[in-house]
Amino acid sequence: MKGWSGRYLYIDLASPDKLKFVNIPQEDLVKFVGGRGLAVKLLWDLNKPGVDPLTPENHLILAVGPLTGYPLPSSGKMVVASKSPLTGGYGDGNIGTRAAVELRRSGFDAVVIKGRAPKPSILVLDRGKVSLEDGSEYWGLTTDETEVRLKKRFGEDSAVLSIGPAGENLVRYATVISEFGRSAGRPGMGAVMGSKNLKAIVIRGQEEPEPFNREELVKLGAEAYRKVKESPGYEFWCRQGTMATIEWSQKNSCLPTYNFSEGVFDAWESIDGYIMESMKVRVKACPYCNMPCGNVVKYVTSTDKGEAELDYENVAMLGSNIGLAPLNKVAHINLMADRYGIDTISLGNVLGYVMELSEKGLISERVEWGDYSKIKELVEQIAYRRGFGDLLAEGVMRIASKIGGDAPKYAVHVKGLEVSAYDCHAAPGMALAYATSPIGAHHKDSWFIAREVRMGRLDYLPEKAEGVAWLQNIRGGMFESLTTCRLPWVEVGLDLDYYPKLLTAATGYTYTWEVIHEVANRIYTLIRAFWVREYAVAEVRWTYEQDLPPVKWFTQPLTKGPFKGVKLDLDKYMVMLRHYYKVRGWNEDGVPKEETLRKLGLDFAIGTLKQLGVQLS
Ligand code: PTT
Ligand code: SF4
Repeated sequence: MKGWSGRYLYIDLASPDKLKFVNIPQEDLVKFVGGRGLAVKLLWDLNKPGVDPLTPENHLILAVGPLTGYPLPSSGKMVVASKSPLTGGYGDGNIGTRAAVELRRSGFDAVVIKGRAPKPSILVLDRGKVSLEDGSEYWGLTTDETEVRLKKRFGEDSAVLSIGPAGENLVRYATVISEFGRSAGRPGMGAVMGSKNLKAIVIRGQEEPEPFNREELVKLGAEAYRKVKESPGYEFWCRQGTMATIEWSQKNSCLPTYNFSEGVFDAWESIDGYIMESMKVRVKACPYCNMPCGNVVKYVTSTDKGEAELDYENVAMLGSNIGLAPLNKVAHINLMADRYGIDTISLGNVLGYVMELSEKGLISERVEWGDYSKIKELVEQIAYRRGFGDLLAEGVMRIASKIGGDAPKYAVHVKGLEVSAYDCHAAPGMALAYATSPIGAHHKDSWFIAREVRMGRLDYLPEKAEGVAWLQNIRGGMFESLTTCRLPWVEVGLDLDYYPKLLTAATGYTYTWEVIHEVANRIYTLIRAFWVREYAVAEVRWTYEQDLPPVKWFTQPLTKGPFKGVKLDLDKYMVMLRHYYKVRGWNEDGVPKEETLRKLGLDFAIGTLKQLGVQLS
């Protein structure tokens, strides 16, 4: 077998001496490719249906793909996946870090972690040797302190993934952090690690698996690197990276503002890409990337100073969405989130939500829009689950149900995952993309708004549903399984046709576009089957209602900007949603049909779902 290692490491933290090296059937590798595809297959097979995500029985999976770590753009990415403690469904995140490359060089396509260590621990994969080390001295440290100390102990050439206090304290939207500003697993992958008493994973590999056709792979990779550099958008991308999206979102009235009440923010120019450029001190890149976008700024406020790596999502959610400006204050909150290991997107939602509840008198706690010192206090309370922070650490969905009354009307989430940074009052296609994303409301699978701006914002066309599914297949199906960064294609227009060719050169299997779409359809359908299974065990019937965007976008129109007065229309949205189900081969409730499961080679899911009483027609 070429291009893959062909096995995964299985470790139960309660008995680490019994670790296993498990061969992966070649058929599974070809059918699921790697990364997210491999992760969902392993989760389906290994997780007992209905397992509580924060118990030892849940599995945490790190997975790379057949392009990870080869010399081609931008191949230093990996997937971290598990059953999510925030949503109760499938959860994952994609992180750019040397840990991806080192894992690939360790001789595994995935690492599967079960159980709970009796005391805080560090999992070490060091050039073929696997061990579980005492991590007590690191428990309580922030992610940056942990990484610095672990590198001192295990060598500067080792790569580190760690959790901060938020993961330790089981904040439901805690993430896994690497390299002081790379974050993975919005739906609480850090909390899953914390529940296992696993403070960090240290990886140092030796040799990558041999590709099927190295000469072709290197040739295509070199050509693609050159095309990236020659792109007309290259220079500006290297200046602003994702931060240019602040201006774009403001102009297109989708910049999340005041808990997704508006799409424009009066102070947007004080948090935009040009301000970021004036504060920038250096740029960081993921491994094997020649279009670096990790913009690190130096900031000073009247009380704080430091350096933080900024991205659009972070700045929109911790800026306009909570009424905070200028950028130096936003940068400090971003840094706090990275150090504690909290997802910035969910954090910005939670803070915006309690600000709106406070404004409407629905909670007794006073939290004003943009109140910098109160925000800092709350972020710390969340990370340590102190006082009011204990409720906020549960995420928007649970806060809403705890408070009750009118509170759920203002809760912005899908399936429990808070919405990322695009307001959808005037973007029905993007709303559909959030509502059908396989992890809850995240833009990574289908950034449909960029197309919607070109094709018309206010239509509810069936073509939009088809476009959402197509984009999901490319972004969430192909890129998440390869695993490489999608931004060379999205941002500087690298020809998509490189990817099937690279995949074929790496593995020796002919991956045509038809095959790639079939793989992606298989992955989306198995992820959906996983959600349906978990809901069925909890005796909750899966219906189309799980695929509705936040109610706020249907009920409270925008009050400013070019789309003033606009809100979503439920009847028209339902027409798009039904068309989306048809495209995917799912029934009117959004459940995969038996014939679809068979067609995609997912027959193994049919019996389980039927036994649970799920209708597959
Ligand atoms: C991703 C999500 C994003 S998406 C951002 S900014 W973005 C937020 N970043 C956070 C952060 O930082 N710190 C923190 N404490 N929480 C954060 N939460 C948010 O997490 C990221 C880049 C970006 S920057 C994007 S769009 C692209 N995402 C890719 C993807 O998903 N897949 C893929 N194949 N390629 C991608 N390339 C780009 O990578 P999650 P990263 Mg992240 C500080 O992990 O869980 O998927 O959530 O991965 O290494 O930080 O790179 O405007
Ligand atoms: Fe990482 Fe940015 Fe390069 Fe993608 S474009 S690999 S996120 S540095």
